[in-house]
Amino acid sequence: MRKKNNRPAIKPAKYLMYGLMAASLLLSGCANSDAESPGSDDYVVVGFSQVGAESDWRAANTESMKTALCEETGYKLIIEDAQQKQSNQITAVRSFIQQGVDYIVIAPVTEVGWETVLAEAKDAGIPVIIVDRMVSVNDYSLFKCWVGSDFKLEALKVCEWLNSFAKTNHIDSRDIHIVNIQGTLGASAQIGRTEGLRESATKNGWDLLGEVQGEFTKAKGYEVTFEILDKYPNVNVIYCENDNEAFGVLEALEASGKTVGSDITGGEIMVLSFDGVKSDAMNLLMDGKIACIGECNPLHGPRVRAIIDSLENNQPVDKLTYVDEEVFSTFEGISNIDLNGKKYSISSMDDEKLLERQKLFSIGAYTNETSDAY
Ligand code: GZL
Repeated sequence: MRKKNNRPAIKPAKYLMYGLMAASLLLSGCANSDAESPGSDDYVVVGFSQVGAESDWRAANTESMKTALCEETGYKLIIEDAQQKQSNQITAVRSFIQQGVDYIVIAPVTEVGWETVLAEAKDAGIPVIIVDRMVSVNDYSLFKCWVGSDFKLEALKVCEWLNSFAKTNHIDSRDIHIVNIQGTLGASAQIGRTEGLRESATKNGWDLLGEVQGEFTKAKGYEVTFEILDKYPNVNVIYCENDNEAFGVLEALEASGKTVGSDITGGEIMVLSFDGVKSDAMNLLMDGKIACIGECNPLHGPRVRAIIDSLENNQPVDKLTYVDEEVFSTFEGISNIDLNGKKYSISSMDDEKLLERQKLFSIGAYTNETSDAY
């Protein structure tokens, strides 16, 4: 099924150019080509097992893969949506093996339980690329490489922003009463964001009241907020492990007559979040309804394509590639944070920046990689 080619590997620096090319392809209907598609012998065939469609992040991630891996770019992409069930992902991977695809890409819903099916893919001689969340395996030869986010770093950055906010506003750390609405239990994003908060709360002396299940969805975020207000009446910071949970939290707080804001010792409740994909989240950030967002970049399509291009040209690829991500807040007075001696700037947001960001998202090209990863 493989097309021998001498396509040059995509260098990160060229992403924007390819992104703009992707834009022109999109205009020509890249993702849904109606053109008579030649047999898959002419294409590199990729089987992609996607977690589901639980969040805006996930939708952007799927779109990015479709834009980067399409017939116009020399690929045939087969996407299987697992509806957040690992059993569906394992079935999909086995189906890809049966079909004899050239590559398998997995966005694993949770970290454990992958050894058997990864060994089957390895035995079939099909390289597996892991994207986004990680798999927990002892034998790293079971997958070719991984590209995704450092979720614990995302959390440490958001927590350091909160620590800077408290210091800047002379808020005693013991007056920070925080509840974590966790994402899908066992997902790397949940594990990292939970660990980062636990560590920061211990280090800064915050009162971490509890951790509740939010499943990365708006509906669950809405539902559990009422339980939080009932069980933890002194809560003044709600830490959401993704924006969709935060959307539900904000609606529930409004329905409960609570005020969202930064006066957390004066009765207001602060909301923190992760992703920063949907413009709704950035508009809430600009309105001060979400105080700080740890970016989680969903656009792995160009990165996966660069990896496969390299592999097709027998070039080496890094085993693990972390994508660079920003921290967003429109609160005045905190322009950067210091984490263990490394400085990270805090990015503000305005309508113009948001428009630019959404344009890049729409063509799947938004990457801020500086590393020459592949
Ligand atoms: C993060 C990704 C998470 C997002 C959520 O890489 O796995 O899953 O943060 C999504 O929005 O549901």
